[in-house]
Amino acid sequence: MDVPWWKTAVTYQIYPRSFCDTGCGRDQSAEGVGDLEGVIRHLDHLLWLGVDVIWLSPFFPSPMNDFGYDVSDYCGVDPLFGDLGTFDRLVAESHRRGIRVVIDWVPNHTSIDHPWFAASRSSRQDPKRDWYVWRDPAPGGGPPNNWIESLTMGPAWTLDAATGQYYLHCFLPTQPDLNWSNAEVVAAMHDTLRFWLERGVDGFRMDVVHLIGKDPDLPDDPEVVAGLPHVVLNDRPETHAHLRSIRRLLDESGERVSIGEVYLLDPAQVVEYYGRDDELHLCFNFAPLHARWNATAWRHQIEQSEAALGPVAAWPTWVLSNHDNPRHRTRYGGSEARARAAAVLLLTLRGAPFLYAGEELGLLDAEIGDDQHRDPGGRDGCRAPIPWDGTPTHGWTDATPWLPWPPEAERRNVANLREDPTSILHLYRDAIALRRATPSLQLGDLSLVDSPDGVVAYRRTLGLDSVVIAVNFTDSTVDLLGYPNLFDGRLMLSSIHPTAERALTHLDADEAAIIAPFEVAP
Ligand code: TEU
Repeated sequence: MDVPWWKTAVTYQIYPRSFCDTGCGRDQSAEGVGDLEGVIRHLDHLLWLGVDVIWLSPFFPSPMNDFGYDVSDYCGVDPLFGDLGTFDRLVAESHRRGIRVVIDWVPNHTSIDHPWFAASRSSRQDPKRDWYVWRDPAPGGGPPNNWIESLTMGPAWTLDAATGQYYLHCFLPTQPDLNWSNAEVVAAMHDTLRFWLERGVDGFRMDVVHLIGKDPDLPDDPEVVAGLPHVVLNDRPETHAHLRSIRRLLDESGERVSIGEVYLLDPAQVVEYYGRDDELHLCFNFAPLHARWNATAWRHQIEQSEAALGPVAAWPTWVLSNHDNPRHRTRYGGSEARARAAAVLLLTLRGAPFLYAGEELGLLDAEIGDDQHRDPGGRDGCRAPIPWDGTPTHGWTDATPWLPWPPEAERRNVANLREDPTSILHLYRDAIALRRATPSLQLGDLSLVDSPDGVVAYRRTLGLDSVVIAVNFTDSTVDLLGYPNLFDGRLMLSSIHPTAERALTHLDADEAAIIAPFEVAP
C-alpha cells in the first residue's frame, strides 16, 4: 500500500523565538531570542524523541508586531534568526536525520512594512494599489463594514489619511490583508511557495488560509455573530479555487504537504477545505483544543471528527497546544497526570498528531508579569522559552530571554527529564515509538468501544492488527471488570506506570492505557 508520508507523520511545532538562543542570530535588543542555529543544535534530540516532521513558525524578515506573522519579505530569513545559509543547513541537517521540514506560509496578510504595501499605500494610482483591500469610508464616515479584527478585537479597518481610504486587516492594523482577487497577487504569492520548494522544504503550514478568498462585496457580518472576529466567519467559494491552484503547484514538486490553519470551529465546515483530495492535504481541527478535559466532551470530539471526515476519506488532525493558546496542561488544571493521559490520546487517535515544543516536557504556561507582556493578543504564556538543562541559562546564551522561563525550569528541562525513564518526556518517546511500530495506530480505523462512565475507549484496527486505548478522564480509579474489550488484554503502555506488566483490572486516576488484545499478543 502506497501511503503518503504525511498521513503517518508526527509533527513537532517549533516557535523559533522560543526554542533556543545560540547567539548566532543578530539580536539588536540584546535579549535572548531563539535562532535557527538553535534548531539545528537540537535536531539530535528530536531524532531521539522520534518525531517525523518539524514545522517552523515564521522566521522571515518582519518588524515582529505579531512576532513574524507579519512578513515584510517572504523569501528571506530575519537576521534575528540567521540567514538563508543557516536555513539551508537546517534543511540539510534535518533531512540527513530523516526529519522533514514544514514551514509557515502567511498568505492572507503582509506586514505594513512590506514593500508591496508601501507601494500600495503611496497613492490611489499606484500599480500595486489593488494588491490590498482598499475601500472608501462608509457613507457618513467610518469603516466600510462591521468586521472585527482578531487580535485586539477592534475594527478590521484603518483609515489611511493621506489617500482617504480604509485598508482591511483581519489582524493587527500592521497586518494589511492582501487582495487575492488580483491575479498579480496570486502569481507573486505562488512564487513565494516555489522559492521555498526549490530550497527543499517538505511543505507548508498555511496561516488562516481559509481567509484568502473574500466576498467581493465585503458585506457586514451578520448581527447575530457581530463581536466575533471575521476570521472565524469567512467561509467562501473563492478560497477553494485558490486552494486548488496551490495544490496543483505543490503536486508538481513531488510529495509535499499543505496543512491549512482553517480557523472555522465546525468540523463540517473545515472538511470542505480538503476539497475532493484536490485542496489541502490536512486541516487543523481546533474544536478539541477548546474542549474541556472530560469524557463526554472528548467522546463528542472524536465522534464529530469521524462523522465529518470519515465519509469523504479526509485524514483527521489532532492538536492540543500551539503558540496561540494556553498549553493544555495549563488548561486542564495543571495536573501532569492529565497531561500524560492527553499525550496518549493525542498519539493514538486516528489522524496526524501535532505536538507543540515543550509539551513533551509537560510544561505549564509561564507567569507573565505586568511589565513582561509582549503580544498584543495576550498569548505570551505558552511562548515561554524551552529549558534545555538545569543551569541558570537553561542552555541558552546568558542574555535574558525575551519571555520569562516556564515554571520549574530547573527541574523540568530536557537534560533532566531525559535522565529519568519515568518522565513525561520518555512517555512521549515511548508512545511515538509504539505508534511507529503498530500499523493500526498509524493508519487503522477507529471505533468507540463500550467503557465505564468517565472513560473514553476506542479500538484501532488495520487488517489483523488491533489495539484498544482507554483514557480515564476522572480523578478516581475506575474498575474495568465487566468491560471485556478493556481488561481482557495485554497492557502495552500506561501513561502512569512506565513498565507496568499488569492485569488490566482497572485504570488508575487520570490513567490512559494502550492494550493489545490477547489473541494478537506474541
Ligand atoms: O492565528 C489565527 C487566529 O485566528 C488566532 O490568532 C486566533 O485568532 C487568536 O489566537 C485568538 O486568540 C494565526 C497564527 O497562528 C497567529 O499566531 C497569528 O497571530 C495570526 O494567524 C495572524 O497571522
